[in-house]
Parts: sequence; C-alpha cells; structure tokens
Amino acid sequence: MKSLGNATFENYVGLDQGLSEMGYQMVAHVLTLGYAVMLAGLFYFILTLKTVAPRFRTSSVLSVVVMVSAFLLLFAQANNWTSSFVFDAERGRYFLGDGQDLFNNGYRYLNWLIDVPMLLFQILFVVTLTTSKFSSIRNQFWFSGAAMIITGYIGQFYEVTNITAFFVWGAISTAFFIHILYLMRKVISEGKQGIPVKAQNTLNAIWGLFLVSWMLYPGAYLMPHLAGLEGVFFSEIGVVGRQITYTIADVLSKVIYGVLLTVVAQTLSKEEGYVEVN
Ligand code: RET
Repeated sequence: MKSLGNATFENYVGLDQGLSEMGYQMVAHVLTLGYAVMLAGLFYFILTLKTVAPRFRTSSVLSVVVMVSAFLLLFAQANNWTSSFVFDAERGRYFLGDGQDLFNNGYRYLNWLIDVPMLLFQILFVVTLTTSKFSSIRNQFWFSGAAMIITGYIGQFYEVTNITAFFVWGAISTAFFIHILYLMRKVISEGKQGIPVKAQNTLNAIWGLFLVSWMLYPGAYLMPHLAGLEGVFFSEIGVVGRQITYTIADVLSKVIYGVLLTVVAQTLSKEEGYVEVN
C-alpha cells in the first residue's frame, strides 16, 4: 500500500488517475507564464520609477521587491511541478514518479508571506490617510497578513488527510482576511478624499481589483472540495484549475495592482506640478 502522508490532492490525482498530456502541459505553461510576467513587471516598475514624485516612489520599490520574490518562488514552484510527475509511455499519461519530490503549493504560501505585507504597505505610500494613523494601519496589515498566510499554509497540508483540520485552519485564516478587507476599504475611502476625480476613479478600480483578485486565493484553497470531496474538482480539472486560478490571481494582485497604484501616483504627481527630469 502506497502512502502519501500529508500530500496535497495534486499528488493523489497523480497517483491514481494520472494526468493527461494536455493537463500536465497546461500547468507547466501557466506556471512558466506566471514567473515570466513577474520579470516583465520588474522592468515596468523600475522603468516608471521616475515618472512619479519622490514621495510616491516607495510604492514602486515595494513592487520591485514583490516582483523579485515572486519570480524566484514561482520559478521554484514550476520546477517542483516538472520534477514531481513523470510520463508513462505505456499508459500515455503522467504519474507521480516513484522516489520523486511530491508537489506542494507551499512555495506560493511562503512567497505570500513576503508579498502580502508588501502589497498592503504599498498603498499607504500613495494615499494620504485622513483620520487613521499610518503606523497603526501598517502594523495591523502586517500582523493580519502574516497570520492569514501562516494559518492557511498549515491548513493546506490537510486538504486530503484531515478535512476538519483543513477547514478549521481555513476558517481562522478567513477571520484575518476579513480584517484585512475592512482595513483596505478604510484606507481607500480615506485616500479618496480631496484628490482629483481621475485618481478617485482609479482608487475605486483598485478596490474592485483587490476584492476579486484576493478572493481567488481562498477559492483555490477550496478547489478540491468545491463540489464535495471526491467530487468533480478532485481530479485533473481541479489540479489544472487551481494553478490557472493562482496565476490569474498573482498577475492581478501583484502586477495590475502595482500598475494601477503607479497610475494614481502619476496623476497625483502631475497635480502637484511634478515634471520628470532626466
Ligand atoms: C488562504 C487560506 C484559506 C482562507 C484564506 C486564505 C487567503 C489567502 C489570500 C492570499 C493572498 C495572496 C496574495 C498574494 C500575492 O502575492 C491563505 C488561502 C482567506 C487572500 C495577494
């Protein structure tokens, strides 16, 4: 009898049903796309640094930190994928290789541990808070961001072997997530006060983007259980669906979010009479 310990569902699918050529390649490609976009984003944030007034530049620098860490960790995640499954020519499918590394999404979670606080701090360097204190919001962002990720990281190990533990850790993580959503809403509504309509509209778009893109992560956590255990998603569909969801979420929450913050900073810089000098 083979035992996979606390392995995540991708490995169980890879052990029993295996993965089709299309499913396996789609994941390999989408993971590669993920780190390629981070490298492209890195150049964008460096090259646009001087288009905003100096007081906004910390936001771009934080995007640079996010791009570098995401690039490295997504690269590791992509290699983890290709080293976990091996093609079996007899059966024409990929299976979990004997003695190979198991696949785990843990690289992502630890990447979020760096990126989530950075992404949350970033907006504080673009907006001006009216009633809240910068340091208080920063500390709450940092604390709840880290707590949300660490509890989720522990929970994801149990997605197959201990459903109760999986849901309890997931619920604790969600409590911190709700706190973050509450803080972000407050930051954005304070930030909109007294700034040009154009920048207010971009901040509204940032709030919408934030809500949608951050919700995709708990969606991916729940993926194998979306239609009940052993349901439709406890299969290749779920394995591929989860990696596509993560990649879309990463591009939106790290790159597009950073670009929109740059746009707000550019509008505000122009309004204060900042002109780029070379
Ligand atoms: C977890 C565990 C299940 C419950 C919840 C989660 C939320 C995760 C989020 C992650 C955001 C990550 C970002 C990364 C960017 O680099 C941990 C999946 C609520 C919101 C924005």
